Amino acid sequence: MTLLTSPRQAPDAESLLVTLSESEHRETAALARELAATPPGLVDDPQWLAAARRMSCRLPVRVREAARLYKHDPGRDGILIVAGLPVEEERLPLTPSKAESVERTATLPAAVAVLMSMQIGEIAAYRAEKSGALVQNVVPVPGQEESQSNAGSTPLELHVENAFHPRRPDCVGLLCLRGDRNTNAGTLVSSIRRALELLPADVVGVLQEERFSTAPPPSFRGGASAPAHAVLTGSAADPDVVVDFHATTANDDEAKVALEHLRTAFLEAARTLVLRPGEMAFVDNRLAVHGRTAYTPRYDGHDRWLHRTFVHLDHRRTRGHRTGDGDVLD
Ligand SMILES: O=C(O)CCC(=O)C(=O)O
Ligand SMILES: [Fe+2]
Repeated sequence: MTLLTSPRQAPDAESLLVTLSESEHRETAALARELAATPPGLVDDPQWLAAARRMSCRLPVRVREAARLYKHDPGRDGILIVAGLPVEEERLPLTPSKAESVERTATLPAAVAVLMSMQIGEIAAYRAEKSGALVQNVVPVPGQEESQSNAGSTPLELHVENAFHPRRPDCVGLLCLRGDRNTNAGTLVSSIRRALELLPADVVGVLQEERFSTAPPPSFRGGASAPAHAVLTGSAADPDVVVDFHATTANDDEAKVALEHLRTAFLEAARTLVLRPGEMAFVDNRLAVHGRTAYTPRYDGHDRWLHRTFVHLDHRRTRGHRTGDGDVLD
């Protein structure tokens, strides 16, 4: 595992990056195939998930080491990238194009996404979003080009995932199955650790006060807005951030100016990850926001396709919201 700058990253990028060697790739492919073949072959099945949890301990040691370091400290960017994962791009079916598409079958890429997520923490989903599926498809959907959701293809505003939700994910995982053929679609990631340095002290002060409101995203059915909240919480020197530049509104004029400052700082500090097949990025959802640049889908079955997972680092904290101790939050 290296702490390095790849040619596709900003020169001062500091992300945990693990590129699997050929033998690690083979080992991971064998493990994922074994999991994919484990009965009943369904991602959301408790027995299958129990097998996945155990088997995730057999991922290559460098991956487990990176996961351990990332959980201790997600770094300046809040990103962990594992590259060279098996997704068998040449054997993939056509990219789905239906709204709210999810992956319930234990395919090889779904098994990889779950194995990786299980090493970071506890995989989670929300019953009110994408039918509570643990592995979701991030694909462009015809007619939803302009939507501020992962089905759109116009610029997607920087956001904390499910910012309105009191039990939002701690990390978001994005595994690339098929890249954008024009490599225009970039996942933007920006951390408050970088953006904070660009903000005047008085702006930071306003962001620390409960002067903001956040509505649920379009993907969430029937969620209620969060009560007035601060955008920056916790340590003043190394805060957590809760904001969605599409869904968060300022409750007064001064707060509005502060929010605009924050957006500018995030954009200035943002990195663009153009994910390639077999690359999985984890974004720390407590100290980083993410979004997406615009791209042009053709809806011909060869558009960009990612699997998305959510991770909680403390399973127990959400117990009161998970029926039957499962992985789906009510
Ligand atoms: O398409 C992307 O790169 C990210 C989309 C997104 O924000 C999400 O799926 O949560
Ligand atoms: Fe997102």
